Amino acid sequence: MQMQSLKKLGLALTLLLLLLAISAVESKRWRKYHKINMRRRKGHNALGTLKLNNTSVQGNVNNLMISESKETVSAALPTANLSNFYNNVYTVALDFGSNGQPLTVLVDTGSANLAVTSSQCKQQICLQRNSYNSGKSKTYKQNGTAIQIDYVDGTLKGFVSRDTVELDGLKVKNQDFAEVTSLPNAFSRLNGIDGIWGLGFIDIAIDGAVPLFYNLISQKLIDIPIFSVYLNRNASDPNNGGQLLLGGSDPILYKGCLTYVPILNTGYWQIPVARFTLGTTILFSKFDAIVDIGTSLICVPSNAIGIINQKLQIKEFAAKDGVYIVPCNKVSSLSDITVNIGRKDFTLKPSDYILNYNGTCVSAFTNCNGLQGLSNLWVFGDAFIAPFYLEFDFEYKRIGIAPKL
Ligand SMILES: *[C@@H]1O[C@H](CO)[C@@H](O)[C@H](O)[C@H]1NC(C)=O
Ligand SMILES: *[C@@H]1O[C@H](CO)[C@@H](O)[C@H](O)[C@H]1NC(C)=O
Ligand SMILES: *[C@@H]1O[C@H](CO)[C@@H](O)[C@H](O)[C@H]1NC(C)=O
Ligand SMILES: *[C@@H]1O[C@H](CO)[C@@H](O)[C@H](O)[C@H]1NC(C)=O
Ligand SMILES: *[C@@H]1O[C@H](CO)[C@@H](O)[C@H](O)[C@H]1NC(C)=O
Ligand SMILES: CC(=O)N[C@H]1CO[C@H](CO)[C@@H](O)[C@@H]1O
Repeated sequence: MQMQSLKKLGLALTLLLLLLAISAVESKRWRKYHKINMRRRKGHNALGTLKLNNTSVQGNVNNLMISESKETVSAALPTANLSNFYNNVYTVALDFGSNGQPLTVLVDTGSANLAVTSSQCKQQICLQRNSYNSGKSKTYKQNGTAIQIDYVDGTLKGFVSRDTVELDGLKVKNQDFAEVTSLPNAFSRLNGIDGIWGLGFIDIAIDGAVPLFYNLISQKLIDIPIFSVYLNRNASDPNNGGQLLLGGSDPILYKGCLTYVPILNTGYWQIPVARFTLGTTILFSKFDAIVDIGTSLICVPSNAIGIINQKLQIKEFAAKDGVYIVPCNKVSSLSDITVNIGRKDFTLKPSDYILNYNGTCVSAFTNCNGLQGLSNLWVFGDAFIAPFYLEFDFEYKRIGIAPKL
């Protein structure tokens, strides 16, 4: 019995991912200046105030608001449906080249490069997934510069290529991306994932490659430099992983208003957190956190993990593969966690911060040892993000956050 549960756990835990470009500081030093005009469309305010009054429909304002936003937001803005791999990895489908080669990329806000497996990669790990073949595309342009992207989980190597990349009908021309000829081992457990789409700031883009999202803006395929994310947490429904909305946010998907918090410095989506409270006890105050969809769990500094575990009554020996196991029958007796961001409290319920991997319960809080140079930072991965709707705003350099509806 013991063996069986450990085996199950092993399967689940190998899927944990921490995709965070680790050479951010270094690359910043060498970054090339790149100016992109990111302007809001004329006469266009925040999406929440879209022409609410301009309708002949009679009825109460709330209903109006909902039908308006459904129509104007969901229908008008490009959306990518996310797929969900065991609540650990969220992906979208992109088409590469003139012949639309479909590739599934992992959505990662902790890095800023687009990278896909190359058909020139002969490693077994590459052959077992789809890859980009420049020879089959009429819009391919050679570049060939060697590129190496270091993530906490491993290093990816290849060379730069340029081609058309299409997302939900939006065709980005001349997109530079890494054609990967050597994949990190972390990918061996990610069958069906062909690459990574980094949605961080250009400051952390390796080789200064202009990120896909920046080209969506500069090629006027999206008006407003904002994307928003809604993550679904139903692991048995992998095709319904949530939504990535480009060019705005969708008020129908969150409660109340978004609370905005400024990005501390462009690179990662890094925000200040005022307080972290378990039940009524303030455990930590004033720390910085990177919001990273490419990370599965919540990384906390080494001094914090002991405190959290003690409060959650998790014993040291409950550690397995760097995560902590909690008896599932104790989960309902745990307290809510409240995180104060932008002067507002956001609540994580025990069912949010304790993950159930097919019958094994695991705390979302872990110490991610690989964060060289970032050891005081927290990383808010999917386990943190999932209860909320998040808007990532490049123009005003801020994140908007609200509870999901
Ligand atoms: C709608 O119009 C009324 C009357 O002109 C105004 O008082 C109200 O603030 C408007 N509401 C919005 C959301 O613009
Ligand atoms: C995304 O999902 C919605 C609802 O299931 C569907 O109507 C739409 O066609 C999907 N979009 C794409 C690009 O697959
Ligand atoms: C190759 O790609 C890199 C990254 O986008 C770019 O900085 C460089 O100018 C390109 N070189 C050529 C020769 O196109
Ligand atoms: C999760 O997805 C499965 C498969 O689509 C569905 O049967 C189930 O009702 C979903 N669970 C919840 C809580 O939505
Ligand atoms: C989950 O557990 C069930 C029953 O023990 C097993 O049949 C199934 O393969 C497991 N799934 C995963 C993804 O581990
Ligand atoms: C309140 C408001 O925005 N009203 C506008 C609705 O649209 C008409 C034209 O369709 C404008 O004239 C109104 O000013």
